[in-house]
Amino acid sequence: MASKVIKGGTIVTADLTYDADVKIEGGVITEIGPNLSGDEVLDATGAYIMPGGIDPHTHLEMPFMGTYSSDDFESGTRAAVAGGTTMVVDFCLPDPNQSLLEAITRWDNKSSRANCDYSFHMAITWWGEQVFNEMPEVTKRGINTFKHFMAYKGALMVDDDEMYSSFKRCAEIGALPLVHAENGDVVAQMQAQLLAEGNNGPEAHAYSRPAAVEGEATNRAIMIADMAGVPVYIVHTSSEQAHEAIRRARQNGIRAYGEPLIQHLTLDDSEYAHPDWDHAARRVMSPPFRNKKHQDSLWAGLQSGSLQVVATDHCAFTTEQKRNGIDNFTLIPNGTGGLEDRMPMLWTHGVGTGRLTMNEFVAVTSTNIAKILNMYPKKGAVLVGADADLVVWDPNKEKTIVADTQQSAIDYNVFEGKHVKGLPRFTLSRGKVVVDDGAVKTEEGHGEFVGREPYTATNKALSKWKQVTAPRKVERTGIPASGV
Ligand code: DUC
Ligand code: ZN
Ligand code: ZN
Ligand code: ZN
Repeated sequence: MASKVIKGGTIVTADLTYDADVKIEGGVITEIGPNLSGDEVLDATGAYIMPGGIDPHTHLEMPFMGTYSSDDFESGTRAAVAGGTTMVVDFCLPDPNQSLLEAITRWDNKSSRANCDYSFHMAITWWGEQVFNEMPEVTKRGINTFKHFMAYKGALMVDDDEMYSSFKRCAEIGALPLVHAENGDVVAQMQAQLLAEGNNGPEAHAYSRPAAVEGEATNRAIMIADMAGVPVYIVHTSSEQAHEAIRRARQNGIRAYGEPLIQHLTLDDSEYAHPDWDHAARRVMSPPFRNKKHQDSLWAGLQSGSLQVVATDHCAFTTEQKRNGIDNFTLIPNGTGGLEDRMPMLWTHGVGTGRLTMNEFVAVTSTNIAKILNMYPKKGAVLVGADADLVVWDPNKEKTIVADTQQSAIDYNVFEGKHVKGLPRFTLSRGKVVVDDGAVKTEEGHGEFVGREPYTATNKALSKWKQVTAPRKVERTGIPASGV
């Protein structure tokens, strides 16, 4: 079996930084140490050898708001590896009343073109006996995370009753619920009111989804998870209020996780005030970009550990698709891209500024994600036996982000013009070199599905552990006389 050795670099993991070579055979790491040799040598001199990035939140070729997101599993995973990400976790989205298992078949077909490994979350887009019954079968297929939308009223939204039922089911079957936390009822009314007042531009999208709306829903999701006795993962945490809810919950012993996006960390709401309609509309996503105060809070959360992971919510629409909402901001497809840029942007604005250590960078882009999504150390690790999903990161390689040279299928980039320092020299997907000295060399269909086991003992909210005995009915002796 042909072997590869990555030589001369410094290994950076979530907890260690040290000089060593890495040997790869059959797609896995077989040796780590000094002076290794192999059939093929990749020169990592002056570079860091890190676990490849894992993006826990993407929407590839997803039917949404009357169209399909424009990056599919081929272009999306090509963008991913170009930026040092070697795995994506995509949302399998059943149509209304569609069987969850049928939806998995659709996602299996689409993902057969992936250039790197991938896994799925299942979205609970409707509720009923069939969904309840199919959930254990979904976990048997290696999908043990279930997403709930508290927004998108009339489309994807589930109400509290449905969410509590689904969370209880997750607790029973060892699954982790994920939540898009925005109060969808309030958003829907605010959208209608803004339109009625003549506010139809993309800036009104942000007005219709203030931070307080996210904060309330985050608190509610956490309360419901705690009552159901299950941990909870809040996707695209974008505001101080949402972060505060997660922070407080964690302090009380609740396993609540928060996921800022690279877009929210580095782009702010002034983008919606841009005079060019296309510029503003291209940045319409939910939750919307926020101001500096919220950005500082998200960075603080990553530093202190109260927020654990950085994602993209990659959901790319072309300018043409965005123009569907030219007269009405509520018809602009929600979503932005970021798969190729997450790692370089976070390195530049996190490690490059001293806000994050290199080890924290690895934790929030890879290792924490692998642990929370229950696939560590197969993924997210530089350890013997782990998959050789690796990035050889050159801290001195720089570029200016421009849409013209990106892998994504869309015609713009929300980070256009941003300068990044720190880029992949090599990216390896299960040992296959997919970025070679900066050049992308993917093989369509190389990516494999990564099944994840259900959670076991730790799948309990702390409040349920505290409740040692079941609540007992109080026996009373006297019955009060009526009318007293
Ligand atoms: N937000 C977006 O911006 N796009 C996809 C779905 C979502 O919640
Ligand atoms: Zn969402
Ligand atoms: Zn999303
Ligand atoms: Zn292959």
